[in-house]
Amino acid sequence: MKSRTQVAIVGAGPAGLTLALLLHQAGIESIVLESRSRSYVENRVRAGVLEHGTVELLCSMGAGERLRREGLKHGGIALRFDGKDHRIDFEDLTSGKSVTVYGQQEVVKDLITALSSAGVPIAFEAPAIALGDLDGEHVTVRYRDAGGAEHTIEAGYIAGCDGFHGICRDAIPPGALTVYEHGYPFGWLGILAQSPPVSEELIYTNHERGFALVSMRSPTITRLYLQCPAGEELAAWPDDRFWTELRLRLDSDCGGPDVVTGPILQKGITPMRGFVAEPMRHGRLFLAGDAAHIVPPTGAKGMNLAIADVRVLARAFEAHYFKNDSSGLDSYSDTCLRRVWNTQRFSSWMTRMLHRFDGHAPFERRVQLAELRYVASSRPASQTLAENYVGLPFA
Ligand code: FAS
Ligand code: PHB
Repeated sequence: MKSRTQVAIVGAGPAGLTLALLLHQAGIESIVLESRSRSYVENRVRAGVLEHGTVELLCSMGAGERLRREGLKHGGIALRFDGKDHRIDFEDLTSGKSVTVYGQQEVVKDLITALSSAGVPIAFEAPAIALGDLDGEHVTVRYRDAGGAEHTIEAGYIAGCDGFHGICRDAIPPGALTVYEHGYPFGWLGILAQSPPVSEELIYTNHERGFALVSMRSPTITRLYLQCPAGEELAAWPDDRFWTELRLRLDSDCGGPDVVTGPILQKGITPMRGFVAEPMRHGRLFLAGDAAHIVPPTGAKGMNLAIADVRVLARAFEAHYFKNDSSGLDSYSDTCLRRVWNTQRFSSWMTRMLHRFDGHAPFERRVQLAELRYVASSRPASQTLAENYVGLPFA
C-alpha cells in the first residue's frame, strides 16, 4: 500500500466508495481505508431505496449495470391509514421520476467491483486509528493493517466517510463543531426474510398499534419494518411475534395483507434520530455521509444523502486540482448542509406523520390523521411528498 496519496478516504460505505470512484474518474488519486472485511461490508443489510438522481449518477459512473438489470423500479408508494391504501403516484406527480429498490449492500458490491477493476486501492480490515496535521500543508492518517502493524499515509486531504461511529468527526477539536440532534421515542425493528413481498410497491402504514413498512429486495426477498419502543431488545421479538404484529398493523379494508412468512435472514433494530454536525469541514478534513449526519430512515434518505455529499466533494476536488479553483472546497459544507437540512425536514415530516407517539393527546392524533388525509387528497400536497421522495435535483 502506498504511503502518499492526494485524498485519503476513511470508510468503504456508500460515501467512501462513491467518492473513490468519482475521484479516480476525474484523475485524482485516493486510498480507501476500511476497518471491516470486504465480506462484512458487502453483506451488511441496511438501506434499500435509491433516488432517481442516485441511480443516474451510479449509471453515469459505470457502476449501474447490475442495478439497471436487477433493481426494482417503483413509480409510487402507498400510504395506508383509515383502513385503506392511498397511492402516491411519483411518475404522474414528478413528470416521470421514480425510485429504485436495490439493497445498499448491492451498491457497495458494485462499487468495490468497479474500484478493483480500476486498480484503486482499498485496504480492508485496516482501521484508521488517528488523523494528524488537519491544518497543515499535508495531513496524515495512521492505520493498522490486518496483521496488526501500524502505518502512516500522507495525503493532501482526508475524506471522513467512516459513518456515525467512526473516528473522523471526533478528530475535530472540541468547540470547532456544533452538533444538532433530535431523538424519537421509538426505533425500527427490521427483518429481511426469504418470502415473497407483501405487495409490489412500498406500503407505509399508520396504524393504531404503530407504524409498519412493507418493502422488498427481490420477488423472493421481503424487507419489513415495525415501529418499536426506543431501547427495545431484539430478544423481545421472536419471529412469531414479528409476523403476528405485522399482520395486525397491515390489516385493512383492502382485505387481509398477503403476508407470507418465511425464514428470517436478518433482524435488527435501528434507533430513530436526526443528527447534524456543522461544519462538515475542518482544515483538510471533509466529513461526508453518516460521519456528518443521520436522518430518520422514514424518508429512505440516508444512503442517498451520503452519495449527494461526495458528488459535491468530488467536483470540488476536481476544480481544486485541475483548475486551481478551491471555491468548491471552501463552500462544500454550506452546499451540502442545504440538502442535509432539507432532508432532515422531509424525513422528520414523514416520521411525525406516520408513527404513533405515546405522548400524543387525542387532539394531536386527529391533526396527524388530518395531515395524512390532506396529503392523500391534495395534488400539491402529494406532489410535495413525491418530489422529495424521488429526490430533489443535485446542487
Ligand atoms: P456507512 O456507515 O455506511 O459506512 C462507513 C464505513 O466506515 C463502514 O464500512 C465502517 O466499517 C467504516 N469505518 C468506521 N470506522 C472506521 C475507521 N476508523 N477506519 C476505517 N473504516 C471505518 N438508510 C436508509 O435510507 N434506509 C434504511 O433502511 C436504513 N437502515 C439502516 C440500518 C442500520 C442498522 C444503520 C446503521 C443505518 C441505516 N440506514 C438506512 C442509513 C445508512 O444506509 C447510511 O445512511 C449509509 O450507510 C451512509 O453511508 P456512509 O456515510 O458511507 O456510512
Ligand atoms: C428499505 O427497503 O430498507 C427501506 C425502504 C424505505 C424506507 C426505509 C428503508 O423509508
